[in-house]
Amino acid sequence: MRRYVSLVAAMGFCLCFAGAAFGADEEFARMDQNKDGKLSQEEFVRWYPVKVWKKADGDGDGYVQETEWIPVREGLAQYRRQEARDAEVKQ
Ligand SMILES: [Ca+2]
Ligand SMILES: [Ca+2]
Repeated sequence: MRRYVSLVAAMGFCLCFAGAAFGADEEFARMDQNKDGKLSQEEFVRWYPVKVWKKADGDGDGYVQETEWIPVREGLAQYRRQEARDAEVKQ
């Protein structure tokens, strides 16, 4: 029984990890229209507001690299979850 539980936990962990990694690549790739591995402001604001862009470009070089994008993506996911919870409360 104990072995079964840890197997299920391991599988769940693998799926989550793969999903998170794949999701990041997928969304970043979709936003990166010219496929140069970074997001210009023009590419970015097609998907998110300028204020998110300003936050995302942490080093201010005018591009959002994938390493800069990941924490922003996490923040946005958290924000969306919070919004969903707020919407549920209002109903
Ligand atoms: Ca690009
Ligand atoms: Ca940057």
